[in-house]
Amino acid sequence: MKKIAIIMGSDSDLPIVTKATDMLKSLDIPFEVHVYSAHRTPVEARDFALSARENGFGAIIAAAGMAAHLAGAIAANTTLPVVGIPCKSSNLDGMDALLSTVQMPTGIPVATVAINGGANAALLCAQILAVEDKELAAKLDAKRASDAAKVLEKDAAISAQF
Ligand code: RP5
Repeated sequence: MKKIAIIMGSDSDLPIVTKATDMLKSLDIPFEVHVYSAHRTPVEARDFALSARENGFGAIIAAAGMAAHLAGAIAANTTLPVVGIPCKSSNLDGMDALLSTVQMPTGIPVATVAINGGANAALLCAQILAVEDKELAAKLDAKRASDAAKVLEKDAAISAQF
């Protein structure tokens, strides 16, 4: 199976990244985690993206806050799918990171999840790998069924109160 790379702009983004690592672990998907910044370590971020495909990665998650150019900078240097997580880390409630991550120019796409959406970033990468992996696709189907069953249990509990 291909690996997933998770890059964060700062170690202060780790609580959000942990939501992604927890999800990948639950699906038995191999991953690596690194701190590379589009602004503070641009050479390392570029070099990682340039060599990611030959290093066995199938998709890259990039998490950053504030003027969040990391996902776009990674996407500029690879044609692997890049999933951006805008992190809420400033006085603007994450809107700064959301717009910096999602508003990519034509030709260099970044699939942007919700502000602080670490779990969905991991699930989207899992779904990308599952296109060519029936075992992983079955795990994702099972997770959907289990999630739905939990909601139906809540429905039964709530409806019984009224
Ligand atoms: C961004 O600036 C990082 O991704 C982080 O979300 C934010 C703040 O970084 P630190 O000052 O905490 O290192 O580049």
